[in-house]
Amino acid sequence: MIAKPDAVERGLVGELIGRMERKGLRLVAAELRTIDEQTAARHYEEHAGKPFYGDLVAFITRSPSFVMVVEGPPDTWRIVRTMMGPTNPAEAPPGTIRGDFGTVMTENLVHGSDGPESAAREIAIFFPGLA
Ligand code: 3AN
Repeated sequence: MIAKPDAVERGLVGELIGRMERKGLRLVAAELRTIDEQTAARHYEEHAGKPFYGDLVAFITRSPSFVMVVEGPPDTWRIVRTMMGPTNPAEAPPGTIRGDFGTVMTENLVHGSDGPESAAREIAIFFPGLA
């Protein structure tokens, strides 16, 4: 999971780690880092060419993100996605991260891998030593 710049700027990192830990997931790697444009382009390659792509890269690179790898039972990526809520915070139900802390799509606080392949791909981008 990535706590995006808005979440770090708002001081929500502890809250987000706490939610993962209270759920029963384990933090196995974490780093506060400013994601550069090249890394953002790799991370968001599926969105290249979409109308919101430029804003997305500008947003994710604007200040430090807190990048995490969390572990748990099989399909932990799905548990994390459920905890995040839908992409648009305006539609995310209370109890989810986006539902509790966000209002707009462009500042939606967190990123979570959307399947086992993307989890492996994204871990390799951000934590290449963690195989
Ligand atoms: P999620 O973050 O829920 O996996 P994706 O992967 O579809 O959602 O989108 C990645 C990011 O791109 C979102 N977190 C959001 O910030 C942005 N995004 C997605 N769709 C739109 C859209 N229609 N308009 C503006 N931004 C969008």
